Amino acid sequence: MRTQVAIIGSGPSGLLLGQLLHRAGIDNIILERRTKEYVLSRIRAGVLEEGFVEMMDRAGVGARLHAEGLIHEGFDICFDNVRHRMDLAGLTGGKKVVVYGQTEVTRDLMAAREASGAPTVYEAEDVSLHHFDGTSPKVRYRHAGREHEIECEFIAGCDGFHGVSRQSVPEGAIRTFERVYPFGWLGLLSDTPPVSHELIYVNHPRGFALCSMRSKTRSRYYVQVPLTDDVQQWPDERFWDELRARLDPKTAQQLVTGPSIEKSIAPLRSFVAEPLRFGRLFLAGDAGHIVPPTGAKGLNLAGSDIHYLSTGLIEFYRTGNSSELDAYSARALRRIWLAERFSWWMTHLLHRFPEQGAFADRIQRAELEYLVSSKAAQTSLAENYVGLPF
Ligand code: FAS
Ligand code: PHB
Repeated sequence: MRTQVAIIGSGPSGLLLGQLLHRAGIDNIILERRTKEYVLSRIRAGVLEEGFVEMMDRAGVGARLHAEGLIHEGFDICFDNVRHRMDLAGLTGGKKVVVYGQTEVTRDLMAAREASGAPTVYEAEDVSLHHFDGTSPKVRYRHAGREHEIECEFIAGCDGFHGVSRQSVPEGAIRTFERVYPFGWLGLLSDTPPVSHELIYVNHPRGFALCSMRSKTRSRYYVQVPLTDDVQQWPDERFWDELRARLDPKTAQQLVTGPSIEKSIAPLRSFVAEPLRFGRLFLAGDAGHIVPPTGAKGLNLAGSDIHYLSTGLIEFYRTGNSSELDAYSARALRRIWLAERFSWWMTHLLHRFPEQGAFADRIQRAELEYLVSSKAAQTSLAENYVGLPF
């Protein structure tokens, strides 16, 4: 089989790229290791920057997002049992974020791809990438027991942190930067009304907590847990008790609890691979970088990567000019590192680091007190949280 662009991975990055390329008349195929149902079962991000929303509109899949997404103009930071509102819209000249789950983003993109008739191969096994250092790369995979080979002109590695694409790059050609955090996030999804109409990020001596949501009737909560914890150790009641213990008393009293419909522990890491291009292979989304979810940047960074990559590929196929494509890696990495910085900063602001020591405790408190007393500090937080320009 021949195509112009082979996309590895049917997460938000791969699906968004596939949709933008298809709308520009560029042939592409998506190869996904898992089933469609499995991809949709993963509960991940919840907050979209305006830039990501514009990408969904550009891809022609923004209708449900605009109809069902919740527009948020601020969020609270709580410490010492006091909630302090960060006025995102007021501090950024009116910018906002939209609460709309990654699952729904993926569902909308999958539906559009099916309607377009562009090919996706689910349960593609043993995907391997070849000759991307030349001008005729190939991708091989097995499906339903049969071996397949795709001849293409470009490969987009959109297969996440554990994917095959980054692993296919010769060791000497890539440099990685990583920080693994000594804790994880235990997340719970429940069909209960959110405890507040906006998000609440909590710094508490017992650990970080986050009150988020997916709709006015579906809540998403997180508590920081040691990396050694297993989700089996956290029956629902223990989760609700721990969350209440970290909230201020008034909010704890307002918390509506119910049975979990999903519960999982996610590790936290900061990770960047440089560069993001290797001949005809491009890395985008989690295949190229990971941020701790504290700053709600992971999914949004995938959006800006795909903005830069799709623009470069469309320009190349329309005019033969490769300058946008040649600029992809440097342009994407600049925005990635700014988001890595913000996510690292917000993670240090809000989490309890084991053995962080008394000095670090005092610095964290000073950081919090400076933030809630300085409009300049809040403006810096706000412009990063709503998303820096593409
Ligand atoms: P994805 O990982 O979503 O998709 C990659 C796809 O490639 C997957 O479907 C995978 O099955 C497939 N794949 C992998 N290897 C393959 C192979 N060899 N062959 C074919 N296909 C292959 N971000 C936030 O902003 N907020 C959050 O709260 C948040 N929580 C998260 C929780 C978890 C547990 C994780 C892992 C991530 C979280 N993220 C969060 C980040 C997340 O939303 C990512 O940024 C987002 O999924 C990035 O999308 P993709 O780049 O498409 O990668
Ligand atoms: C979520 O709703 O899953 C969510 C929201 C904000 C974050 C991280 C996760 O910073």
